[in-house]
Amino acid sequence: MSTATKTPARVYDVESLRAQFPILSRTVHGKPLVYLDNANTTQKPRVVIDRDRKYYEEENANIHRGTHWLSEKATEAYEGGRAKVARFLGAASPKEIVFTRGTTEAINLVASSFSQAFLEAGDEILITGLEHHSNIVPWQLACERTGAKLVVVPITDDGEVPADEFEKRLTPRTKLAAVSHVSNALGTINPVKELIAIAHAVNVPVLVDGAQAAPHLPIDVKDLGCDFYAVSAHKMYGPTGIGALYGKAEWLEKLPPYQGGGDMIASVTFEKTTYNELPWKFEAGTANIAGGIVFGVAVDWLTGVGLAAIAAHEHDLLVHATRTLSAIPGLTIVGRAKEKAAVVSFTLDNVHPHDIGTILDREGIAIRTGQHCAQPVMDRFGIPATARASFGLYNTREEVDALAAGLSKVSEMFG
Ligand code: 7TS
Repeated sequence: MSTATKTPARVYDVESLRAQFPILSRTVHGKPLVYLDNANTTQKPRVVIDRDRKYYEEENANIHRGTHWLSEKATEAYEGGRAKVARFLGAASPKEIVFTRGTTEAINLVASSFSQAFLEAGDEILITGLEHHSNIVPWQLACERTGAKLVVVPITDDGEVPADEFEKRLTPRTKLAAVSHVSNALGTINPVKELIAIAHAVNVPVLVDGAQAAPHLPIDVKDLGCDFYAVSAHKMYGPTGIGALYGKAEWLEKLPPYQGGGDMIASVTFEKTTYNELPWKFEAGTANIAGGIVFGVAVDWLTGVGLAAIAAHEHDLLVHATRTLSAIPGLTIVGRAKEKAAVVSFTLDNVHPHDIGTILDREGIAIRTGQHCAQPVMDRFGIPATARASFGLYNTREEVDALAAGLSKVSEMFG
């Protein structure tokens, strides 16, 4: 390959990215913080923190309902946040973006409204064995209400969802399929574009749980072809308490409202209420105004870093972590899908994951241990829990090495 290129690839400068996150320079138990719990929630860059403060210091007012200057400013900023999220996800229009509290509420919204309008006894909802509880329980509730049935695509020993197993379980009674883009428990990247095409071939709409994909991979909902896509801002370097549901306009038009209250109505009389246009039809009550604004800042910041560059950096961490951790005696990595995001779930012989987490914490290393809100995944592998390191755009190979050193210490302690 020629060394002289006209447009040199941008260098991924992890140190300058780290410098933008104030919390990363703190210590925990006297040790530098090594934050490897990014699938749980990510840390926040200075621009995100500052924008939140600016809103409350300079712009705070309720939106969509004031005639005064501040209210107009706040409305403009909030709707601007929606436009940014729409652009980030590749939606056709901001009206296809409903702000929610997060992925969980986005899925509950669809499960509730969809089941009310389209689900009957005997119908089926198809999910996979890899799902987070947030993409299981709302569908179970919908099934309980309607008499529909939950059908589950089994996963392989490597933690993959085979497309042919998915296809086999689509029946004339299947009304919707709900699949995760990336598994939080194992890191598997599902072939969602292929699964969506298979479902669409038999006219089944697809909801994608994108909580673990949006911070790590470039997302284009139009290219994927999904009908719904759910994300959480706090996993995307943005604030807690805000997320988004992307829904194709034709679907959002067809679904009844989720909650009733102010802002979601066009007109109210005791005889009859008519509803607001998209997306406000689904946003009852005073919104998380600061959240919507700051979510927009977070996605613009992510775009600036570059999702393809982030994916490449995190893949390097995944490869390094997989190699380094595999060399520790007694350590077993759970989930060995060919396509994986930077999540390493593992067990260590004779050590409960909780003890691993506690000992690593004393070293300043934050990981998550337990079922990761994905109990059926643990059951599938016949284990009660795993320890999980999940990487973000600011993690380094040195931090992977610190994790490995910490685990070797755990190994020695438990003999
Ligand atoms: N879906 C997936 C795939 C997730 O990983 C999570 C959260 C959710 C849905 C729910 O997101 P929320 O923002 O609405 O709570 N996952 C995790 C995790 O892996 N560790 O803690 C929370």
